[in-house]
Amino acid sequence: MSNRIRSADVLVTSPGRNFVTLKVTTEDGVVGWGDATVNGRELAVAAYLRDHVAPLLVGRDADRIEDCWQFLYRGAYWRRGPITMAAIGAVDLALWDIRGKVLDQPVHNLLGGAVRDGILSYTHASGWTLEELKDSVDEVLSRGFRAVRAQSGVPGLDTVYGIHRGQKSYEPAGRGSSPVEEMWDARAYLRHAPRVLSALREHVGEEIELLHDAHHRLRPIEAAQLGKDLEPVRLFWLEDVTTGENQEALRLVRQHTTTPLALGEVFNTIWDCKDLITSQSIDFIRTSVMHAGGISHARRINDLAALWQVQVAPHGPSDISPITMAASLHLDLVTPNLGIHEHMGYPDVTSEVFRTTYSLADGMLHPGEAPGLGVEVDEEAAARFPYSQAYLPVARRRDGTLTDW
Ligand code: CS2
Ligand code: MG
Repeated sequence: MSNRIRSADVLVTSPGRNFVTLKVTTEDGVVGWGDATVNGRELAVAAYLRDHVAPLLVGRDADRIEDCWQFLYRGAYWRRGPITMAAIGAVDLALWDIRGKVLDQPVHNLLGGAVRDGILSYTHASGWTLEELKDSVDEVLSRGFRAVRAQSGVPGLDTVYGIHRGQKSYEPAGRGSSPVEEMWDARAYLRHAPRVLSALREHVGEEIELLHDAHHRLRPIEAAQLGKDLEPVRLFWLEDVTTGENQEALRLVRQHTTTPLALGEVFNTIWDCKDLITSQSIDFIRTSVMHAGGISHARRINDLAALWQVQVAPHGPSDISPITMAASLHLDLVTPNLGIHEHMGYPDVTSEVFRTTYSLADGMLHPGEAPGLGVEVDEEAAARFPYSQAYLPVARRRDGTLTDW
């Protein structure tokens, strides 16, 4: 029996949207799958894996997951960053998948076993108008969800990220060789969002959890104003209310509002999270397992957060593949300080390539009991969906200045 790595191959496929997948095969023929999708920058991480990581993996012991992580992180000299950490994350997920398959155990059993029966999840509702938003929320609730992220249009703007007029769901990236440019008006949004969310609270009653995402677009004092104005709505959280780069900004927001704050979907190491967690400037840390270097690193973030009573709430949009979704659910199941998990869902066609065993019932997710991560990739199907360029939109203010994102 040999758990040495025989090969590491990268697949870029586009069933409904682009995904970067890593396939690691041992000399015994056990296959582990990893995800390395960085939305809009897929080919950079594919090249990093193919040219700089795959050759280093061949011949290594697949059982030495932590050593492999340290080798790729410390050994690179150039630490951190979304491309590096997504690549390391993909390797880490693939090795945990192999470990589970070799030991015939779901990954959550290798991590200490479940501390809960299921994982509370939320999904998205959106509507350009309040009436459309209410319909969208009602539809989400009819599917059994008890927590919903609500986004609406803004008077005076033609488009708003996350809301596709006349469509129930949105795809974060648009196909094409350059990003769509949208207009953004923070003042108009600040006037409108509290009215819409208050009306929505009236509509759903007190028990449904409402969440809202500001996508990093506000300046700190605007963020503080929004948090304060939304206090009567009693949101479950207000997400990405300003950027997470200058973290002092979050302290300012925090000083002005008791609305719970969530942040961190673009973070990729514990170093990005550390100050916000230890200063208790946020309530929920949103890093995705793959973008934060895989299970081996994300669990350290989760444990740091636990010390400071910050809850873990992993990012789960359609632009990280079902492999990350599954890995995240295994880690969630063993994480005492889990808050909630995002479940945005995928285009139907995605399931032709990614065969999953995790489940969703009445708004509760579970990773399932299949050995490893529980996701298999159909490579023949993947070949039918070649990569096609796609980018997140960008937004400009009325005077043409590019906004934060
Ligand atoms: C969003 C994402 O799910 C979320 O909370 O912020 O849709 C995000 O915009 C995309 O993942 C960007 O790639
Ligand atoms: Mg978000």
